[in-house]
Amino acid sequence: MAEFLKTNDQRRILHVDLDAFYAQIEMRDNPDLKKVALIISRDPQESHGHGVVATANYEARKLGVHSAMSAAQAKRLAPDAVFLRPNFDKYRAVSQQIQAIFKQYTKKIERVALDEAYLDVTDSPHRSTAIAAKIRHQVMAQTSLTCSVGVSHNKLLAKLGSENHKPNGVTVINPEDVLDFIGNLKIADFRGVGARSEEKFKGLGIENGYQLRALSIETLRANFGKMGDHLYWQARGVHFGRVMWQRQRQSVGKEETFDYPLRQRQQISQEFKKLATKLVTLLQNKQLSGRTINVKIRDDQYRTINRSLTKEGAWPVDVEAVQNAAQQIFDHAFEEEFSIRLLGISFSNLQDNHYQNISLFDQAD
Ligand code: TTP
Ligand code: MG
Repeated sequence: MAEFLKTNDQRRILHVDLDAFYAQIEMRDNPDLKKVALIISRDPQESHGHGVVATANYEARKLGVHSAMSAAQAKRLAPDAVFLRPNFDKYRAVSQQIQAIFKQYTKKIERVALDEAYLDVTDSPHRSTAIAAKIRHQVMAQTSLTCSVGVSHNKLLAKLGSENHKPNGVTVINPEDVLDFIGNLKIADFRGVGARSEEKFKGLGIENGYQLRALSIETLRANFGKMGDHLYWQARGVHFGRVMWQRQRQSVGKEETFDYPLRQRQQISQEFKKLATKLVTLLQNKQLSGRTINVKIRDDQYRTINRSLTKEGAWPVDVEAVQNAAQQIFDHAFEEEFSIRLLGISFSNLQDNHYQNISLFDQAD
């Protein structure tokens, strides 16, 4: 029995990440720096030991220097290293050049850092691998810098892919490769696994992705709380996060104003039913659901009340459920007489339901 991942995630996602970004730019602009260990940070001697390493070239990394390490410690590991203060204006200018290249392939770009972005190229007529190759070629031609790219059907896999063959590499992870790729990762490669969780996993005898995947969701929850769920899905290469290329909509709603004030509960409930019906259709079309339902009520004195109810999970996208929730909120706000000019229902804390139909099953060899 081979484990096999069945996914209906039809997206095509790239993660592009420049290699040793600040350091590479400085080496480009002063090739003498290529031969030495280069650390981008304030010199610990000038800053009384307070500097932190922003990044280091591969010469310095060989000596154990890495981002976020104290400059003092870096100096101990690499006493002959050259320390250079970061020049953010220069790095920002390069970042803009890179972004301009990305824009030629898709408008769906999520910029994560100056040197790093996710691209959703699902709608492009070109093959993902061709896009990856062209981007790398253009980045080199226009900035003389190398980058690494991961290509897959979700952000998690694309990111893991770009890290896989750093520097200057491309990794394509097709659906049939996912479980082996993930299985071969070290436990520390998983998102959210820091030094403490790594120790905990060691205690459980878990060192790689295959072993992680063998743990039940209950075991993971018991040991890692909410993180346990994320780890469970990561171990299966499943990730629903969208490439956040535009500000996400904050809420979806419908409202109605009335020419004559409503004074009977029966009328209110009828109006809520109409609003709920429209809203459910809208949510279904957009494949959205929400954790928070908001009800807006305005009376004939133009006094407005906004009340909401938040659930742990999403509200069902169902007319009756929405109508009942709205009515409950209304009844709570108006126990006796009222005179209503406007009613509205909306959902916020939205989530996307596009990519929720995946399953993992065993397939006979
Ligand atoms: P990264 O992409 O994490 O690192 P990198 O590009 O230097 O190296 P890699 O080849 O592994 O991708 O971050 C990009 C830039 O952001 C990095 O050059 C410096 C800066 N940075 C910090 O200032 N502090 C940090 O802790 C990290 C991780 C990065
Ligand atoms: Mg980088």
